[in-house]
Amino acid sequence: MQLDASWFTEIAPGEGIAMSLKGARRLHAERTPYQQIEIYETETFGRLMAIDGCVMLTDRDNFVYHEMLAHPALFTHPAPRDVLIIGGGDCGTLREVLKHADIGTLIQAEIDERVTRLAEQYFPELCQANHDPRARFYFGDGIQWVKEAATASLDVILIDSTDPAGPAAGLFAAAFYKECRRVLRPGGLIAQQSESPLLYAHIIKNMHAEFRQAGFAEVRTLTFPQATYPSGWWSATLAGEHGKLADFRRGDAEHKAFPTLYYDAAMHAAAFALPPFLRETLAR
Ligand code: AG3
Repeated sequence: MQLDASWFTEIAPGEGIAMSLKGARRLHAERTPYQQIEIYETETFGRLMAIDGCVMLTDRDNFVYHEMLAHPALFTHPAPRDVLIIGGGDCGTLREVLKHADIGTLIQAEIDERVTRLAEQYFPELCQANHDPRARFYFGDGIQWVKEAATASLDVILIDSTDPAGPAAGLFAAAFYKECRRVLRPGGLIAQQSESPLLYAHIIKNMHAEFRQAGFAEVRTLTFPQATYPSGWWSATLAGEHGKLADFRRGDAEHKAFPTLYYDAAMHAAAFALPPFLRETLAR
């Protein structure tokens, strides 16, 4: 079968693999000072947001990514109150965080306000929680925000960024992680989207090294399927104090008072099981 011009395709040129969605009708395109944002309607995956040609999310499968970035970290921290999201402009992660009743404040530092404005327009269900009084929006550089933040003022930092190139590159480096460690309270932790374990294990390995260099004693990666990202398999990496990441509030996760579609206590535990090739890559 040949793909005609109506398919949206994200190509990973170096890796020689592409992912396509059928019947993509472009609803919007704009170039912001930071990037090219496009919105499509697709035939079988609902709406699609792409940035610089890369899939950010679709209606149909974004729940996996957003739940697995937010809930493992929040059910690992013993009592998360104050949370920072860096990136996350589509507000899908923010919505998951605010499902936790004990969250006191959630600040989202997104560099490109247009991502959020377009999400409000084209992905209203992801933006349902944007008017929650606990949520604050800062549109600007997340790295700078962290530099200026008070020491020991946050419990959890979630990094929901684009790939480690362009504006996101600095979010994968020890210098930034050091600042994150400073603003975290004792027992605080980070969860960061960490790319495809199949295609980009070297990026994950490098993140582990950078986190350790920044003084995080424990770094653990979890994986999950993501149909519309390159290779269909994705990961998040957590960094924290030693002995704090192997366990989580299993009882609270089992009895959580809100619905999820992918995350639950069993998926939490299972997601940290790594295949030998990845374990070995990360151990080397
Ligand atoms: N997260 C985007 C993850 C990177 C996707 N990479 C790619 N398609 N090449 C931001 C959007 C989800 N909130």
